[in-house]
Amino acid sequence: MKTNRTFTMIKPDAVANGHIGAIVDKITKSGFKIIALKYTFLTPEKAGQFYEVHAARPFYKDLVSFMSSGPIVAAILEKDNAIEDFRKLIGATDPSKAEEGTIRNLFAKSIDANAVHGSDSDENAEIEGSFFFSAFEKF
Ligand code: IDP
Repeated sequence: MKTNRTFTMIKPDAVANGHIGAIVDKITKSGFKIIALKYTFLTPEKAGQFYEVHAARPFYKDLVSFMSSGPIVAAILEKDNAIEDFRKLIGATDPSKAEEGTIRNLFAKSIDANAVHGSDSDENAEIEGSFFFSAFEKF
């Protein structure tokens, strides 16, 4: 089902480098409405659960360790065509390949510390949003 919602995290590198404000500004100026927003953190156990689909990948251990290395910002966003438009706004997974002006092009340094997460499907956006927010918080 198309929900027009996506889920994002501002990752530990972007939080540590002071980019929360600039990234949220870029997101809202690009037409996304903030439905829910939380400054929080992932324990190694929680990060492992969140990225379970990547458990067999060689970078999984480093990813879990990086994602639990410091605070993050989690958010649910709404816009027509949210999944596709947000993936466009953040740019390619590897920031060196991300188009100019995208969030990863502007704020990320490497493929493992790439500033933001964006859901890849409506179904995953719902699962990932529910990982951080209660039904009441998502209204
Ligand atoms: P995405 O975040 O652009 O959707 P995915 O393939 O779903 O990319 O991978 C999830 C996360 O895992 C990426 O954002 C990145 O942080 C990390 N990652 C993906 N591929 C690599 C890699 O080859 N080396 C190190 N980290 C990676």
